[in-house]
Amino acid sequence: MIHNKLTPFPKDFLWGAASAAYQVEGAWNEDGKGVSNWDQFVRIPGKTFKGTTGDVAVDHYHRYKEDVRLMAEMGMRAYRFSVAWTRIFPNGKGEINPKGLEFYNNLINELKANNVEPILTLYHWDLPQALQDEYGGWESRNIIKDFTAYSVELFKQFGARVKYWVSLNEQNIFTGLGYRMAAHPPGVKDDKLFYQVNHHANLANASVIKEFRKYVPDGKIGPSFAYSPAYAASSNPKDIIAAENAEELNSHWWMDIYAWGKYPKSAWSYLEKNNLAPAVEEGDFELLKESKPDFMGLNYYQTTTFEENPIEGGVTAGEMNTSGKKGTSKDGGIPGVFKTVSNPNLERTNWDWNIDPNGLRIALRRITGRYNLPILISENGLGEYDKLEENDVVNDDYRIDFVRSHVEAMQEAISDGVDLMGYCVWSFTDLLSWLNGFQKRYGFVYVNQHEEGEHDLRRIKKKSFHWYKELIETNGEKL
Ligand code: BGP
Repeated sequence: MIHNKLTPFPKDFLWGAASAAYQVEGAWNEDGKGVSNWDQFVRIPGKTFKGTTGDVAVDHYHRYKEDVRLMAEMGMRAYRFSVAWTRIFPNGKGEINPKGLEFYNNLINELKANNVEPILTLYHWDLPQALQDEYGGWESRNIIKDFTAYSVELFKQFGARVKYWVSLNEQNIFTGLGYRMAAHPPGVKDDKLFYQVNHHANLANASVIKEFRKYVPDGKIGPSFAYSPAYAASSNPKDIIAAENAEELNSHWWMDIYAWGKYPKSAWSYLEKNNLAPAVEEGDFELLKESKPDFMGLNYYQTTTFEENPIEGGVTAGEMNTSGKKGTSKDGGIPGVFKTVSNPNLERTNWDWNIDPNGLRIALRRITGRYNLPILISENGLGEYDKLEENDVVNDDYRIDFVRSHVEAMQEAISDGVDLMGYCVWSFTDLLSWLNGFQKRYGFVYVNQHEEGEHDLRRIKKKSFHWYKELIETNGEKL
């Protein structure tokens, strides 16, 4: 529907921005931190853009005070960050590292002192390598107990001050890139294992939410899901079925479990027929059903368009554009299920990501319609080349346009009846993109860091910084 009058943003709306430990902190081997799967993976030649690592990243570990000062200057109401498991338990379990706790203690205190609400992500992909070596990490049910013990420690330490928690960040992405495309650690291509790993992650997620209720009864917790709403390429019913297949296998597969503790029917039956369904043990579904999240975390970047894909001679895995050269990504699919095609109605970024603010409204409405849960937009943003001009100026008008159009879509969705808690733009400062180095920038704050050479890492407010500040001041009125 087209609204004549839009509903205003709620007064306590969490206007924020997000980051992840590996992408900002650096200090990869300082103060007793253990080695993570990413610390190891980035050292394999050819895995990341120009061999970039998070060894230094944007040095947030040493510069967090300056970063929080900038957040305060912007008037930001919430900051979503993740804890590096290996700072707390260098080996994933056992001995606690007090220095690791101290860092997050300081960060949280600094945020609170500056009226920035902390939103703490328990897991943003940096698994302790010791657990990968010992039992294959997510490949074993042992992960459930270790992830729970680590999370409970954080609930105990920070639960009195931190009220918003994200359990797993983008389970669909870290398992998909880790176990189907071999683009993330552990660099495996094994569809059956992919579904098994996901079942373990689902159980770990549920176990942690169950414990959370005991330790932080007045807090809110939910997973962050990378939802790319599926569009059909045409009104041909075969394309519609392809898009429905994509919703079931790419999205409901995770969100149904989070919200209801059960796998979607048609996806499950497809996996069973193809010998891909995970092994389930007694009691699993009881645990999954009793651990409802308080909200669905939504990481929204783009929509994807689908078409029928024949079984014989159908398209298989595509290719990602990690170079920033427009037009270098390749569509992919699963024969007999779906294939992706480009959407002629949408502009794309230099990394071939569709720009689709209406897709955000669609995502918010679909989640609300199906699950009736509050939603926290835990990520949304634009990765682009930024140009540092004379006198330290960055005119990122394209980022302002991107965020503005997505905020408009959010307000339409709120007017549609969506219960939206907040909006965390990816990202606050520029940071390391897992596979794309430093040239694909997302921040409101430019950081002088690059793939090659030594740089001073100074922070520079972009034009979008000032724009977002005003947006927050007017609670979303001044677009
Ligand atoms: C999400 C991740 C973030 C971030 C973002 C941008 O999937 O949760 O960690 O990296 O995507 O992606 P990229 O850096 O590949 O552009």
